[in-house]
Amino acid sequence: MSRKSRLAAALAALGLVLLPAAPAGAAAPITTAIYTADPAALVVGDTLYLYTGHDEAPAGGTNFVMRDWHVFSSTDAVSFTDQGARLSISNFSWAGADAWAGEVERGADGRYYWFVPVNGNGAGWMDIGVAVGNSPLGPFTDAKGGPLISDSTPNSSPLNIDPTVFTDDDGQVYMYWGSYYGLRAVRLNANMTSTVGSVVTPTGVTNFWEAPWMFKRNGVYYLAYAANDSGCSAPGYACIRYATASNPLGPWTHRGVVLDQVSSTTNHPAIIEFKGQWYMVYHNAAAPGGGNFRRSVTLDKLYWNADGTMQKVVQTSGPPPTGGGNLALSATPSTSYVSPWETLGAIKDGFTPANSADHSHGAYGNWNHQGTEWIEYQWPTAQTVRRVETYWFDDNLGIDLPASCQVQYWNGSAYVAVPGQSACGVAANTFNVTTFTAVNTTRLRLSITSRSGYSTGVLEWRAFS
Ligand code: FUB
Repeated sequence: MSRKSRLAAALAALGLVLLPAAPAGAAAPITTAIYTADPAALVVGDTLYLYTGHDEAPAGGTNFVMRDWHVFSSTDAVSFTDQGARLSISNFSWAGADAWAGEVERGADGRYYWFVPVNGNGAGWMDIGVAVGNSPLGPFTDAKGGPLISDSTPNSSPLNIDPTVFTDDDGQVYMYWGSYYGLRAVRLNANMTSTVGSVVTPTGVTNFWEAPWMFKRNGVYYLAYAANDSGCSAPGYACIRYATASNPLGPWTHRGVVLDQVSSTTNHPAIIEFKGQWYMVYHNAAAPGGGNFRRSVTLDKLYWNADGTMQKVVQTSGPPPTGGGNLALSATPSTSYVSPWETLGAIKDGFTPANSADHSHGAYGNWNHQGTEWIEYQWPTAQTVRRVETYWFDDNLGIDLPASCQVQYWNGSAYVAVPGQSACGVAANTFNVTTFTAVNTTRLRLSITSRSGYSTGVLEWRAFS
C-alpha cells in the first residue's frame, strides 16, 4: 500500500475523506463525493471552515432532501477535508425535516453557535434553531431546546430561513434572515440563544429574495444576498446582489451584482477573507450528476475596487466552455414562440444536460407549433461570434429533434445566414457544434425547422467568440 493509500485508509477509518486539490486556477467543487449546498464560512486560526447543507435528492428529484449539515476544513482554500455530518435534524428534538442554510458564529464565551433553519414540526413551516459546540467541529447540541425564530415571532419573515449572524467590534450580535422577499433583522443577546428588542425590516436591500450574508470591511457593513429579479437572472434563477451600510441595522444602499446567476436555480453566498485573499463561496449544479437539488459548493477569488465596492466574481467552476467564455450568459434571449410552461431562459444557464430528455434545468420548447421557429440572443453591444453549440430537447412526446437548422445574424438591416457555416447538427444527446466565419453582431439567431408532425426544443444554446 502506498503512503497516500495508507493515509487515505487511516483517514477513512476516522470517517474523514482526503479530497484531491483543484487544478490551479480552477475552482472545482469542494467535494464530488456528496452534493453540498448553502455554504457558510468561518476562519479559526489558520483553518477555513465551510459549513454546508447536504443535498440527498435522487437523480431527477424535484424537491430538496436535506437531513444534515457537513463541515469541511482547509488550510489553503484549495483542498478541503470533509469532516463529516456534524449536525443533523435529529439534534433538534422539536424538528423533523429540511436542514437548510445555516451559519456558525463564535460567541463571547468562545463557543461556536450554529444557527440553522429547520422544519419545526409546529405551526407554520420553517423555524430557526441554534446548536452549540466547544470547537468549530463540535460536537454540537441543541442550545435552546426550541426555535429561536418561528412564525409566531412578531414581524417574522414570510419564510424563516437562511440566518446570517454577525458580531460587531463592540460585541453586539445581529442576525439577519428571511426569504420570499422578506428580509428581517434582530439583535441577539451575548448568550446567542435569545433576541433583544423587536424584529426590524431593513430598508434599502433592493430586490432581496433570500440567503443573506453579513460581514464588515474597513468600517463598512456589507450584506450580500440572493435576488431573482429579471435585471440579473433568468426566470427561476438568482444572482447575488449586495448592499452596504454605516450602521449594522441599516439603512442599506444597494451596490450591484457581485455574482451572476449560477447553474443551479438557487444561489447562496458566503464572503470571507482567508490568509489575505477574499473569497466568494457559493454553490452551483456543476458536479457530475448535479442539478437544482443536487448542488455543489465551490469558491472563487473575490477582488475589491479602491472605493470599497466588490468586483463581479469570475466563476471558474461550471461546465467547461470549449475555449472562450459562453457569450450566451450575458445575452437576452427571445423567440418566435415558447410554450407557456417552458422556460426560454433555460437555454443560457450554462447547464450540461445528461441527455436530450434531461429538462431538469428547464427547457425551451414550442409545442404545438410546427414548421420554422427561431430563438435569438441579443447583446447591448456587438459581439464577435464564430461558434455555437446546440443541445436539442427531445421529450419523446410532441417535441422531437428538428429536421434542420441554420445560424443567422442581424447584419444591420436583415437576418442572414452566418457566412461559411459548418453543418447545423441535429444529433441527440450532445452539443452540436457549428462554426462559421466570425461575425460582429448584437443579434444571433437559430432558425429551427421541425420534422413533420413534431415541435422542437432546445436545452442549451451556447455562443463563443
Ligand atoms: O437549500 C435550501 C434552500 O435553498 C436554502 O435555505 C436557500 O438559501 C436556498 O439555497
